[in-house]
Amino acid sequence: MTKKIIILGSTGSIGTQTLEVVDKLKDFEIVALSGGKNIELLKQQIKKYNPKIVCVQQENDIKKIKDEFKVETLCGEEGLVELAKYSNYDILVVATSGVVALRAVICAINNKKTVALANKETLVMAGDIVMNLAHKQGVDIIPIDSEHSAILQCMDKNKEFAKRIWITASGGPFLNNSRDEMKNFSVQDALNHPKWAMGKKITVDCATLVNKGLEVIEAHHLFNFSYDNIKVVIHPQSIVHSFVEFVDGSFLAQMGLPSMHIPIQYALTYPKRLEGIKTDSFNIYNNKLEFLEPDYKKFPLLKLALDCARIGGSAPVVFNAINEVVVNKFLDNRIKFLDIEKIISETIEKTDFIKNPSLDEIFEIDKMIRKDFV
Ligand code: MN3
Repeated sequence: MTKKIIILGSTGSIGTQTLEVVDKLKDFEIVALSGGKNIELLKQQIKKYNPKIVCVQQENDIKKIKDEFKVETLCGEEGLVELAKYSNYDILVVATSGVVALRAVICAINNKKTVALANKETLVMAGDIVMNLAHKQGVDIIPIDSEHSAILQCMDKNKEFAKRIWITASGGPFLNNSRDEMKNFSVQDALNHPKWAMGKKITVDCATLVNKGLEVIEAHHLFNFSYDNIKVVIHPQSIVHSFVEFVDGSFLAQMGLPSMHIPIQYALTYPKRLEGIKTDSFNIYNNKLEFLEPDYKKFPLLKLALDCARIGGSAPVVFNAINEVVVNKFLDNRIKFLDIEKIISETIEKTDFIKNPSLDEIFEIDKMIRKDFV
């Protein structure tokens, strides 16, 4: 049976790779696409995949689509929500960055649709709300991120025997630099990721190790593990994408060359595996794989992210929002690399804490933090 897919964020890095995966799979159909600012690419995608509905980010782009295609066209956050409410699809792929897709994810869950999630903010900001709702509705939230996909693949039918999760981190471009050297690192240095080609914001998050902190929060929600039982391990080769440790002392790892095609495809075909897209296979001979303890003194933002995670409530919401604002400032060359951690910790210290924020409060906090730091 053909599986019908909606992609939110089809013109971004994960969105385009999802379409590459779909190209190689039989029995998958794109029913709707939402794109960002890259309208030319969105047009090419409409031409190729002939979706029933398209959503654009900005209102003045509606006309650009309507002029060329006879397709139902929606716009903005409301448009994403409308897509999620649509009845005739199976999987919502959430590949947008930022907070814009959160309401759409909630609608998809209420609509009893499977959610394949590449967006970090959804679970970092509203993990309790989203996962409680997913359990209530009996909906699968399937991670697309390589680490969480690895955990899902290792855990699968053995979840009750799993004891700890070990999330691997490449360590980013500054793994072997001193704090002193980090002071003068430029945007270009931070964007020079040794293993993965990704968007700019997430690449800076890898350099500060914030990305790993956010991924621990996601793992906590996705797999319902306490923070005591989720560990971070530095693995510079990025071959092991994460481990699950079991009660009998066994570790299972999912391995492969760093490629997002595999976790994307697994999310679409779960729980099956298909041949689909051909990725280079990992040459198992003559490899040295290292596993190191993270240096929390050198990367204090990893520690701070994990502290916010344990506090819970509004703390991860504040952390996530201020991090995004400050990283964008760094990318604009308005602050230095080590200012990122300074501004984030100052902001967290002076922001009021809410224990169980509602969805509206989460949006409110997010907006307030961003407004104060334009
Ligand atoms: Mn990741």
